[in-house]
Amino acid sequence: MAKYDQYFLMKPEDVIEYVKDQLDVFGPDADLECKEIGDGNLNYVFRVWDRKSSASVIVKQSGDTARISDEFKVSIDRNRIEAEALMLEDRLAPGLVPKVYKYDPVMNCTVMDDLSDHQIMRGALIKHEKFPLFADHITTFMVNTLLLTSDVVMDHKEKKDLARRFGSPDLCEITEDLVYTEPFNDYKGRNIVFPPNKEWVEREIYGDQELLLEVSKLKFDFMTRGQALIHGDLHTGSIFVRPDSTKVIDPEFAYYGPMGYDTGNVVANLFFAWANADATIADPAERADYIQWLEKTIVDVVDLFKAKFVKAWDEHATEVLARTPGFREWYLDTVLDDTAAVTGLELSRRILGIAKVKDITSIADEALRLRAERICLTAAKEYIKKRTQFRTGADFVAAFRRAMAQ
Ligand code: SR1
Ligand code: MG
Repeated sequence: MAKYDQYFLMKPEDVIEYVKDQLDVFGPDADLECKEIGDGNLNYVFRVWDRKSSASVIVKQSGDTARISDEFKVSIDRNRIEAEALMLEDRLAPGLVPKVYKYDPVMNCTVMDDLSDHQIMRGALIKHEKFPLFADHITTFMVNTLLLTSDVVMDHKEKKDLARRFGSPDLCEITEDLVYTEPFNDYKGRNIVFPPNKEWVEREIYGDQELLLEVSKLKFDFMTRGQALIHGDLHTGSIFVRPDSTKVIDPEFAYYGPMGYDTGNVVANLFFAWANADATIADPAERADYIQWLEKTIVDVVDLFKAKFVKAWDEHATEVLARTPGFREWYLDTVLDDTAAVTGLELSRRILGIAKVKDITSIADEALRLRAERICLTAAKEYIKKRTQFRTGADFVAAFRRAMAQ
């Protein structure tokens, strides 16, 4: 039996051999080097490059245990979901995801474009860099991948066939637990609360029964409403950026769920960048300038999404009842409700739960981190409880500003 006919977790030296053996990307004289560069919670990411030329690729392999904690056993089939989602997204939203060169169902690895000329957006935002085209790019990505995989546009039988190919039960369970349950009901005892915020969190979050009821409704909605093929983890750590380019990566959580799960994740993570900038940019003029850019980006993400959604609906809707007067507006309102709700859920879970974000944890000053966390959590409660009141980008920004003023 050949070495790569049976699954095992590769080391960098195996990946070099694998790439030489299985791929046509590098010439016979290539002098390959490989480094594991993954810093995510789940997978192993290898960068392979030829010292003699500029050629390079990424090999991403899934293991059966999460890197963040061995408490999470995770099906290695998620690598298939990621590869298939990337290939579909490339057709629906060309240029906005890395190209896949090979998916290997035995080794559970995918070979794709190396995006080393981009940077992970979360890190870039923490360095207070601006990306003027981001809102335009990400709204195209979301409208195209969401609306065009929904029953509004797809033949309903084909949509059901497609839905069957996605949704890892293990990864859905992670989202159900880490996003929808544990931040509000620490039933597995896994939350990690910043100690100076403990009493406040016990009172304002764990003690809020109205919040828990709304979250319970949202959890069942996530589990049962297969609206579109969502990316499922569209935070700023899943996005590579350059000033002129945006590439969405990591769709291993892809699943037929509510569209607002993706839009809400993007909005929430821009608010994390805002909370970070508020806490870490010392110069008031510089701080105001950066926050103004973030604010405009959040407004544009919501408002451009709405405008492109309406245009794409009119161009592509095939479902006969989608043309019923008032239906499109009703449908878009449900997406905005979910966007607000998920903005609140993501803001909460990244502060209270096990999977934190650097935007907040890197705030060194204790008082400033405490303030940043409370701003995010106060706004989160409003996004969740009053989710039907957010209809424009300005509505989202105003709630965050209210939380800052408290
Ligand atoms: C156990 S995995 C924790 C988180 O990392 C992933 O990127 C998802 O956001 C998940 O919730
Ligand atoms: Mg990920």
